[in-house]
Amino acid sequence: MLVGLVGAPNSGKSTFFRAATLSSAEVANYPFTTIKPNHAVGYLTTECPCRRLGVKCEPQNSGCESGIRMVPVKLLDVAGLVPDAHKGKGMGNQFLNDLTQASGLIHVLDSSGRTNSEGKPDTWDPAKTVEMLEFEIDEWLGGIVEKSYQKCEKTAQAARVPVERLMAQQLSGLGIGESDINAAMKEHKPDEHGFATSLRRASKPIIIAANKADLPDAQDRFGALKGPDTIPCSAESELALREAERHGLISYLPGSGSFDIRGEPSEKQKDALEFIKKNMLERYGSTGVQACLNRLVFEKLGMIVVYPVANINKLSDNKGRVLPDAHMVPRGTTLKDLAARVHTTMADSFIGGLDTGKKKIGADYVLRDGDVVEILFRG
Ligand SMILES: Nc1nc2c(ncn2[C@@H]2O[C@H](COP(=O)(O)OP(=O)(O)OP(=O)(O)O)[C@@H](O)[C@H]2O)c(=O)[nH]1
Ligand SMILES: [Mg+2]
Repeated sequence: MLVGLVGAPNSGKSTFFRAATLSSAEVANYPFTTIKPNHAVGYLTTECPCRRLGVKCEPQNSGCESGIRMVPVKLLDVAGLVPDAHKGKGMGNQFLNDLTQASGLIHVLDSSGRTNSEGKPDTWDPAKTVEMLEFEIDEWLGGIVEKSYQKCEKTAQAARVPVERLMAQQLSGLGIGESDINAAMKEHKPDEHGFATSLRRASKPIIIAANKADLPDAQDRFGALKGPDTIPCSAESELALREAERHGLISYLPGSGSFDIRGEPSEKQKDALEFIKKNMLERYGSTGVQACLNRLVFEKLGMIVVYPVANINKLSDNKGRVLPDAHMVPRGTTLKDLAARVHTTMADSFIGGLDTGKKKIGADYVLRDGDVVEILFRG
């Protein structure tokens, strides 16, 4: 799973990326600081079953802090997109191509209105940047879809196969599947204007991180941006909190609405922490960074987290490690689908499973978020 961070230059993408991954990426107050994409691993947070089941877990492929499981997710920080990016302005075509592997996008938006859609200082309506970004992605995608349709249409007719199947084969490199194409076709024909927009909505859902929400101008403007997919955010605040935690000054769980001072911060550090508390945590409930990641992956992309174990009595793997692995799977995944993911070579010997109540579950059992299951194999 790869999440792409997109937005106009200077909006705070690299700051968001650093906050979410604590990796290094250059941050500066001018456009096009980032040219080459940055890759690093961040975490999604979800309730770990260890609390509910009253056990101490020993995560192997993830982490657990205070009953919160941290599930890894790859993040990609790319260069800023400007108006006419799809025509190549500001190397926009190349930057858009960097996003092809992403399953979903977080649009990091300067919601303070202090920079415009080119990342330059201005007094600006951030809603216009949202329009710009969606337009640029749609035009870029539209160009690719048009070429693909022209290539596939005749072949599909001659070979009597559905055109969407051929297009899906061609577009699979863009992370677009047949189900995405089918969903878009319900709204538009592939040669209609509007098809790319439908396809983008189906294949690359976007959450808007209304960033720089710590600034007073943003607080005035947020009302106008409000929407189900918009989350007030302060990447800079999250970065400061995670750095303070790393240096032992505070205890803070990513995504939480509070922190405790445990070290001895200087007066300046205390003021900065107080500012974050007052302007972000108390006002919005969190800095928004973790909320953007979780909302995109768990709600927009419909993923759930399940915990396969080798021994349901001990809730452990073969080495006795309790709740070792968190697997992220799409909602609707069955026990048999999971078996195939866990043991790619053993799917044929799959016979069923057991839940935490030691009850037998069958191949068609549809997994629920937080399920712990033992998969049973023959032999
Ligand atoms: N007040 C405030 N400033 C922020 C926030 N996030 C980023 N900034 C500032 O915005 C400026 C740009 O940040 P970057 O992270 O470099 O932005 P970017 O989107 O990666 O920029 P490009 O790589 O040039 O496209 C820097 O001066 C940051 O310190 C925030 O949450 N609040
Ligand atoms: Mg950057």
